[in-house]
Amino acid sequence: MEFVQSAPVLGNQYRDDPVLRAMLACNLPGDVLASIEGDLDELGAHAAQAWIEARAASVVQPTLRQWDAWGDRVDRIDVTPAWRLGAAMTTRYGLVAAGHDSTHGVYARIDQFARVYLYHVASEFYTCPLAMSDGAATALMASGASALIERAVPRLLARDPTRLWLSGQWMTETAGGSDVARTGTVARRDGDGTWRLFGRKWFTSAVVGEMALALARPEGAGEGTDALALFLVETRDAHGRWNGIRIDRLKDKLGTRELPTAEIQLDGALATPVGELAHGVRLIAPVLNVTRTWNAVCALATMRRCIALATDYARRREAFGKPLALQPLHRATLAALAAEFEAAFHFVFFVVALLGRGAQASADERALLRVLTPLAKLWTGRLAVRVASETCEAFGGAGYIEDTGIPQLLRDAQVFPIWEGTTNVLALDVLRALGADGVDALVAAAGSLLADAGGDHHGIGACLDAARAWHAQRCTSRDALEAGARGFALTLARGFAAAVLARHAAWAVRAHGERRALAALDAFAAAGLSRLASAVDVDALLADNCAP
Ligand code: MFK
Repeated sequence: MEFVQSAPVLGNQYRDDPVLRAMLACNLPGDVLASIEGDLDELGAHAAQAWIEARAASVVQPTLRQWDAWGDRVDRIDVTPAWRLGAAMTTRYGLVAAGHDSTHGVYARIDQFARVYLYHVASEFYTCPLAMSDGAATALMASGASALIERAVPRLLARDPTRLWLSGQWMTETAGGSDVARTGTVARRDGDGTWRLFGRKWFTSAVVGEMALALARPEGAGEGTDALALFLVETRDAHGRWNGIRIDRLKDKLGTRELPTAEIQLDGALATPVGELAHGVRLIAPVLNVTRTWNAVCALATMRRCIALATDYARRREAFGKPLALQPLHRATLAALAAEFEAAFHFVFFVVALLGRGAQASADERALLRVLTPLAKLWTGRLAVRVASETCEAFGGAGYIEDTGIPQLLRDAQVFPIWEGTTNVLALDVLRALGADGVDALVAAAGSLLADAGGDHHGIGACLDAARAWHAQRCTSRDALEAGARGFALTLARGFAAAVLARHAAWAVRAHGERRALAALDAFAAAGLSRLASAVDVDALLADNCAP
């Protein structure tokens, strides 16, 4: 008989996920969990169904049609079926709204991001514009610009698909990707006081949205970041025509191909300033911090999908006389991935819980959130690539064949460390956010988690103490501090994550006699917490090709 290999099968992604379920049981009051569980179950079923449909889909990429048959410039983007479902899914499950809903108080963000986590892979990166919409609502509310808040926020948080707005975040330009200070978009004021934007935005996600927050330099303002102002641009006018916006082309990307990312020209787009006509980066910072949290949650979702598929396949695929699931080295490889994932998962949802404290957060909690957010983003972004790469390998040759759906996980994962700030940009942001005494505060916060866990048995405290000493030694040399910033940030992330996981594992044993999280902690710590780098002779290594 011909050989036919069984494809991996996904079950309900809520019911089958013990890590998510344990986190929710630990962190949410019973009545809150009971009230959202029906939705989570539906999202878990949707995830499984969407995986099957994506394998059979014929339309897998958006298309741009710039002209109609009669010569009119239309710039119309047609999207995939999953994207056409996006508004209905968003409003039905409150994927943005739930995070701002007061019904569940400080638990709103845990509720929201459990939904986002279950929806992400099925959404085909519709979560990208949702992240930016959430960020835009957050930034507008923080700005105090009451007319804009009144107009945009109810639409961004709508639970009715006919009212929903999506927002873009238009920062990136040809001259400045991470270096936003080089923004060349200019804001000009008309005689009647209205503002118009002129310039080229080079990577605009969510150009299909109804609005965007854009940075521009008011004409006559000086150079640098401080002179940039933040504007709200509605993408269409009252007649549905583009508001001074032309779409030059869609990007041809390694992954996230269902997401239409465009190069656009702003040619007199009407815009409204958000707050003062300066300090635009400061004003848009809430968007960055919210979207970086989404990035971390969606990286977790990708990792979970990888592990679910690889473990299911291990039970179906036989080699050397028995299923992969019974081969010791394959089992150990999957277990190591599961341990990294579980540590990252609890760390990210700790950040989510802190975000949910909102106005109730103390100054110390706000400062901790400011540091943990870039740590969560930078660590999970890199980890998702590693987990996706191991997953391709766990499938052998099938993991290298496009129509299995496995390579796409790796291509898509590669976006997480790049957009919303690369690993290095975020490692430097961690230094900025820590300031003078931030490391002490982070170490103290980890200490209280370990006290809740009943003590430190994995060298977690020693790892964080070493990071503190490393930072203190380099504080006087900016170059030395920056050169080691990535290893330092990863060490803080891994050390803090181990403390969060230790607290969760102690709860799981206490409440249910469940030891899986404890095993994850053992394996995670055994892989080494510290990533502190020793000084290397960079100049000698790069002298030939990359001399300063
Ligand atoms: C599925 C998941 C979905 C995720 C959504 C994906 C969307 C993808 C689309 C994109 O990729 S959009 C582009 C993303 N681009 C970036 O994330 C930019 C990366 N660059 C940085 O993060 C730079 O650090 C930054 C532009 C923010 C600042 O660089 P600068 O020009 O050196 O500014 P500066 O002087 O350091 O900071 C200006 C002010 O902002 C300072 O405050 P003050 O004015 O009060 O002194 C900073 O403290 C403040 N600031 C900067 N980052 C902050 C922040 N405040 C709070 N939180 C932050 N993260």
